[in-house]
Amino acid sequence: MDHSPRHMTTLGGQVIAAASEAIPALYRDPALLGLVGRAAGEPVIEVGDPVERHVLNILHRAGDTHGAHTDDHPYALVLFLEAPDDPADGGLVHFLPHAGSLRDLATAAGARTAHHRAGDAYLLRSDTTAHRVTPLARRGVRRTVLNFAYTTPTARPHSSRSAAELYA
Ligand SMILES: O=C(O)CCC(=O)C(=O)O
Ligand SMILES: [Fe+2]
Repeated sequence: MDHSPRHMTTLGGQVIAAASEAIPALYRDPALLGLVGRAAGEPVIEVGDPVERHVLNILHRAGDTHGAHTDDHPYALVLFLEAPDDPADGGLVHFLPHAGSLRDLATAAGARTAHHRAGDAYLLRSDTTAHRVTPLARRGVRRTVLNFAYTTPTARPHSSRSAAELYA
């Protein structure tokens, strides 16, 4: 994705499913799908791809960052397991809705950042919102998220090479 950096440790959905019953069960929990659908304003369904449906992203070294990209699927529910308490330590979500290009994230006036703590979650329109996670500012802080990807009955499936390279 425009050669934006991926300095992080990942676990793909297929590895998670082999090691965990709880995460796949939560991912497909009907009450959670209902909640996400109400927040999205349209029904959402599971992503078929076992690699991409639920992934873990771990930033754990100084400078670790998840660079600018858009996702293959329309919605991402991001659940924070660990995050720096202090926004000055980085790990912020930097995002631009309806981005024309990934470059606009760095320059557009409409781009915003958000700080989250462990236990937080957010829902992102992730296929049309350019987004990245800012670098961890120092050693000794960690940021670990579960990303649950959801699609809609009418969304056209597409998959990028970068997702396969990150998680497969
Ligand atoms: O870690 C985040 O807040 C975003 C994760 C993300 O963009 C992704 O996994 O595609
Ligand atoms: Fe993403």
